[in-house]
Amino acid sequence: MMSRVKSEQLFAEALKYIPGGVNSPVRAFRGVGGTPFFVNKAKGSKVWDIDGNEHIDYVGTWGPAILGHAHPKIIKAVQQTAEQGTSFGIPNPLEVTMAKLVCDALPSVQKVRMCNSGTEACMSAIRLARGFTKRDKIIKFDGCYHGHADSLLVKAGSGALTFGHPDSAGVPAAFTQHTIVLPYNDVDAVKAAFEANKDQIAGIIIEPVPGNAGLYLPRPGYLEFLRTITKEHGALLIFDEVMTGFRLSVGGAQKIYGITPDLSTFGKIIGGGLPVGAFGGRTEIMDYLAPLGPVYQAGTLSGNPLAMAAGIANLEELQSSGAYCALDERAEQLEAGMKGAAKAANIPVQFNSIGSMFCGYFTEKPVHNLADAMTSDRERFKKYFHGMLNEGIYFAPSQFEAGFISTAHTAADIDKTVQAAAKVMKTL
Ligand code: KE4
Repeated sequence: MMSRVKSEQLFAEALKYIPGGVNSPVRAFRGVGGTPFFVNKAKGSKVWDIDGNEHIDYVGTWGPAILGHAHPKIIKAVQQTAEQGTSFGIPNPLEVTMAKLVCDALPSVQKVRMCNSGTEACMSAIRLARGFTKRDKIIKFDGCYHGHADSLLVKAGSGALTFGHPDSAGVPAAFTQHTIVLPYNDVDAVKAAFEANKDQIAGIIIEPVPGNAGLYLPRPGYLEFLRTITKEHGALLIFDEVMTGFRLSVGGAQKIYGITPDLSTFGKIIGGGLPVGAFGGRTEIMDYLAPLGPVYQAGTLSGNPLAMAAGIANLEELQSSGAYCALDERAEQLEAGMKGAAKAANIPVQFNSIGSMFCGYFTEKPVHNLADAMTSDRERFKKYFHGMLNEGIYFAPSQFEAGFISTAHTAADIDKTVQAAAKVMKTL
């Protein structure tokens, strides 16, 4: 059993000054119980806690660390840039370099605006869609998370067409009345929504591959259907690629599935681990943004030189190093190993994966949407999470999060992970 005395002591201290002891709720281990650990060092595929315990990390700071932690090229870029200043609030050349990298990688993005988080990117993309279409309603899908902007903190109802009801205190019903929440992968629900709200829907925002309820995939033809029906009704299709952008391919999920959305949002990887968000699309839409157009959006640190430098280093290395082939190899090794471990332990596990994203659900039922994901045995997941943690393997502290592999994960890391899973699954 690993000793985490220092983390426990520091968490008690943190609780005095930080709500829940954390600066983002998912870190609090509420999904798995126990006390979160503190990390003060990360390198490659590993993180070390303040008690000195080493872990193979499959969270990768929730996506940005696709090249592993503290990649030399990213560290060097940040160090050199910081020596010239950390923020200007004045246009800097790195913003143009980043914008060109994003626009060159994604044919659907003719112009892009940087901001400071995925939440900001999604919030701004929705405001832009509403300003451009002069309509108010937005469709989102249960299980999809687009950050914590008021109008998006809504939960789907049972499976029928559902007008949003706030999922958080502090969000007035009036702020979510224009949010329609539908089941993912359900074509009829989307058709019904457009019939019931003719000429009122500004757009659909969707994670093309939802990674915030674990991981499940669009059914064949589903994304194409969304593209068609939004065009038919004059609504915009917004791909939230904060997680999948530059993760699934240089062109994100939209390249993998061959879909051209009207707007896309980004974050995580494009900041190389520093605070970042971005949204982009066709010029005719993007030019509705201030200072050119009537849709206001702004940010003191948007395009911050350090975040740009780290993101540029991340993207340039990704595009030049054959990273995606290496990621696919490791992912195939992990999937085969984990499925083998579950089979040997006679434990029902649905292992969903695409590229370097994955999730194992403890259920007999194939997982294609949130309702399926909710059939997972949460108690079994908790035991599995802590069992693996004690073997030095860190997965996301919630059944409803995706796992990430980086180019720094070695075949030996995967072997160790699979052997640990074989051992732990036998105890579940
Ligand atoms: P941020 O505001 O956390 O940078 O991004 C919000 C967001 C938007 N869209 C998608 C598809 C996302 O996955 C996210 C954030 N992802 C979570 C992880 N599931 C961030 C982790 C956290 O909340 O601490």
